[in-house]
Amino acid sequence: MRSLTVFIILIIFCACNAPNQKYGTSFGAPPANITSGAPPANITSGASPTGIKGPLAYAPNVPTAADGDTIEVKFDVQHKTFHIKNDLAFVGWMFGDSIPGPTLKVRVGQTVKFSMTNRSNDTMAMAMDAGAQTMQMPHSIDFHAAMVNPEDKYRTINPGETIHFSWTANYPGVFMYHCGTPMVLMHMIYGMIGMVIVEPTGGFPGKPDYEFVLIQNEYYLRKLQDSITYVPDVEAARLKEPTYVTFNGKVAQYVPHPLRVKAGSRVRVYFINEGPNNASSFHVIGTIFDKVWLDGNPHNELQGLQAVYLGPACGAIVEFVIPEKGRYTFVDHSFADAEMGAIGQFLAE
Ligand SMILES: [Cu+2]
Repeated sequence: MRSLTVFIILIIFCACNAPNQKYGTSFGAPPANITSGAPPANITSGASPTGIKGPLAYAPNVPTAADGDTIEVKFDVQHKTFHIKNDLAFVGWMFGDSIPGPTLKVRVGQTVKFSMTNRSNDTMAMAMDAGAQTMQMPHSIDFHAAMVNPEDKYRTINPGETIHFSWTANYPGVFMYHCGTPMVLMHMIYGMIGMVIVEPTGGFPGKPDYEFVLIQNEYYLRKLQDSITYVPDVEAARLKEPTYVTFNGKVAQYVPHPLRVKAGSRVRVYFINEGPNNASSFHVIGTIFDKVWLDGNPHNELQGLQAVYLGPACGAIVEFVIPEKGRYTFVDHSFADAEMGAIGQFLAE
């Protein structure tokens, strides 16, 4: 009986300590050096330099990473009229100057010395369209790429205040950022969303011919009575009934203005579904994703996918070859979303 007990304990011990036979011991393992936490955030008030700063670019452009162990990144939050198509504008709340906000690129191991000023007070006047509901508003930022105490770093700041904190990138991939001030749903449908790309040490494997950022989001809008102005509709957002769904903030913008590539070229798309509510099934008509890195981490590679299905706050880096000349329409293959604006084209010449 005693020897049987020892045998069973030995079996359990071996099972718990065996290397992962399917994936190998290092596959998907966390990076060697995880940096958790950072010094406390601090909040200042008074004048601060206007504008954004850092390795940033607006979608569909991909920013270039900066060298150095520490990089300085500065954001502004402003309230400003934003056209989501020619005849439809609303007063958005935005990081930087657009919806989505600027894409930030960092490298694994880099520390981001971040600051952000809430300018909703001094940009309010510019945003005062007839009848538009606009106001001074507290805001914050939540970086999914960071591992820090959210109660400290992601706290809400008042108009005129600047928050300063740092965080270190641990995992490669594509991550969202967004305003986390309650009601979060409201702040997100007003436009407070964006992407961080974290490059692995030594860069992402492979060298595509073209790279683009595509960020999907939903808009929930209603027209004000007797007005040409639209406002975000929180009730529609609670019901998950979008008015428009877009790539990079504007309805079907890459149909009249397609993303141009050469026939036979390899394309990499940094993709994220910012929601806030619905899933995305990203698909490019006429080709197949030969590489998909879920959440943008090369460890999470899938091959030969027709579409990549991503819930809110999920991303992927996808690569594919444009086989020959032509127009290659890309959609959220949940076709209601394509009808609502989540459609664009690559033009291969
Ligand atoms: Cu906000």
